[in-house]
Amino acid sequence: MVDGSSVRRIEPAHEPAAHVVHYPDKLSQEAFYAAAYPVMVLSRRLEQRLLELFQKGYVKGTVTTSFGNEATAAGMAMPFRPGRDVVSLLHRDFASHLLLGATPYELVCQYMGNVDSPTHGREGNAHHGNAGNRRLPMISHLGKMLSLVVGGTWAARRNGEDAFGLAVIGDGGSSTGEFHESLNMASVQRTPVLFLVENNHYAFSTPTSSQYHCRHLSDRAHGYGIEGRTIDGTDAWEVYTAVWDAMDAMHDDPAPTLIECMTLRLQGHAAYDKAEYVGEAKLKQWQRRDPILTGRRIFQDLCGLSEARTKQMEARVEEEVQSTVAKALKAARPDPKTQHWSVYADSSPAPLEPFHASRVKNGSAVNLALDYILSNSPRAFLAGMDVGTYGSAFKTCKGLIDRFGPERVIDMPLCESAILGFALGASQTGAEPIVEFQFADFSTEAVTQVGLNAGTWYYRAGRAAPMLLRLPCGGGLTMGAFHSGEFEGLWSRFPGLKLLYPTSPQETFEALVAGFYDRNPCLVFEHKLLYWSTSGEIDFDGDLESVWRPRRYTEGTDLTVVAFGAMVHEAIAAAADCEDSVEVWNPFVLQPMDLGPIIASVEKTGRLLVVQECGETQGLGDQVISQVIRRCGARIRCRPKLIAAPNMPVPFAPELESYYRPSVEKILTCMEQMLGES
Ligand SMILES: Cc1ncc(C[n+]2csc(CCOP(=O)(O)OP(=O)(O)O)c2C)c(N)n1
Ligand SMILES: [Mg+2]
Repeated sequence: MVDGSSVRRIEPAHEPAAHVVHYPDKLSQEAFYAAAYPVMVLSRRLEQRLLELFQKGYVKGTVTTSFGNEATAAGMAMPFRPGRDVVSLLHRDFASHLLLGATPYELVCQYMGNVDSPTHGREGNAHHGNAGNRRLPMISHLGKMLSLVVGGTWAARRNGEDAFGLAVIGDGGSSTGEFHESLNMASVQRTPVLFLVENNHYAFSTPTSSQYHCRHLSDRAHGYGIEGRTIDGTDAWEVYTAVWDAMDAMHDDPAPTLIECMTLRLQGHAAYDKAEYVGEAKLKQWQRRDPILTGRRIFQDLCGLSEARTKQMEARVEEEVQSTVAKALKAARPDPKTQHWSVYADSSPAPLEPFHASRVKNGSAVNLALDYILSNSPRAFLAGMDVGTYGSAFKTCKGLIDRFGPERVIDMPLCESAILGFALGASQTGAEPIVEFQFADFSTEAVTQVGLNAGTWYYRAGRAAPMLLRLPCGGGLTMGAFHSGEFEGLWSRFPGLKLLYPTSPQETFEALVAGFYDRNPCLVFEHKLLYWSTSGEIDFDGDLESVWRPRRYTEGTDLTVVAFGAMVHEAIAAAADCEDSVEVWNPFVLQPMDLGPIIASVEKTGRLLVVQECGETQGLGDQVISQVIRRCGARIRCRPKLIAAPNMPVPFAPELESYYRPSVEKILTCMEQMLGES
């Protein structure tokens, strides 16, 4: 194979002596071209074949090519070390993938969606990588991978590694909020990530004049207190040396750097786009600067190669392309029957130290659980807004920074999306993140990161993404629409997440500890009202597996009540006032929900009432009812009922809010109505 990696200096796995530069020595221009140029040619030819295969129907989805961007893709990747540095590449970085460890075969298989693709046909086109090797697989949502590189690099460094990060973005992607959030976060956290903008003058059909109004995108670096520069991205050597120098500087001062590469996109955005909006004259002008053509002359001159020797190299590339494609065409298609369909990574945590505390409030149970986790797990860290010295908005993190230090209890900038990306990235390089949203309401800022990126991570990357997310939620504190929501219904819509909703100190402790030691992204809803209004014992025996089950509070024979969050306490109070025999349940694990014991209860009582605090269509009450009805084996004695708030934002004034939230009286009246029916 024509492969630059044989020429590249890859550092040995052991730690180098202190005086040794911590990344590959700078190559001479000759050595660089000898290594990089054949890979640029390989990238071009493989992608040309992919386009042909797309037209013939063998390649699915679409193809976005790197044509014109090969010099940037090769130059930027060369100094980074597979398996050590944390890298996120884009849809025009085929050559970077090759240089950072992907084989031509797996890349072609990825586009064909066959069994030998790195994602086993689960994801297509450019959405691939090797998470175990720190080449993080991208999601489509541009900008969203940047914060993962920051978190991954930060966590590797915290672990004593000399890792660097490479976070690539286009001119279009540089307009996303996450671009700003990630640069700012990396700067504040002093994390050596190279943010590299591939400015190819267009985002799909949108020219840069409609994208930004500064002179250079690299000018933005000053706003983050970091260095930035703009270079010619069609000159592979210029890119390589700029990147190498940036790494050298980051080695001395671990802060991020911004490099804007002025590069080219020689075709339309993707296979279907003829790029008429660019205009023929400009396209022709660009074609004359095609880095494969200009690079060829430099390659020949520098390496002293005759035309015949150059053609030999190109013939070897061609041979590799043809044999790769021939083999990929023979690979089997994915078989739905043998697919591993689970979105969850296996979790069988070992038993933990038992824990006991008496007469604690729910808010203190949170604090005790976090203390327990941070004490037991040195890789755990807690991040969020004001979780440090202030001890978090509801004081649930009080004192933790004093016990564990600012490296493990981290006040973050105000940027939920990047914080969650940071946590997801950190989970890939050995850290164990706990993130507090200040209010559950602000979790909507991170819907893509949590729902689409973290939630699908195991499915796409085949690697666990363990993280514990805490969401102080719910109404009753007269805080209005933006500080009173629950959002368990929203989060239940995303596969791959686990959701827990505890309602007592015991349950809160169990939920946080079980959520942390599970190997999947786990969201724990902490009803704010219960922080102070509920107290009791914590008696944790160390067994995590038994935590994942619904909870029953009263036994009864006439009516099953299923309640969520604070409504559990209202339902228990109503049941106590009810003359008949009522069984109150909390599903506790909202996803994946095990309704078996609740269905058995309804089979016994024949009646089902569900109570939720949020609006009728916003929670999971309807889902519980439909599941129970679908699966219940016995006769239902009356129509199931759902008590919910009206479908509207949580109102502010106390009179309005207490009318909005279901009350004990309302629940009791409904119970009596149902019990009166036969
Ligand atoms: C957040 C988001 N919005 C929209 C899209 C759809 N989309 C895919 S590529 C693209 C253009 C990207 O342009 P740029 O960042 O300049 O990268 P280029 O394709 O030019 O390399 C768009 C709009 C997306 N992937 N992500
Ligand atoms: Mg672009």
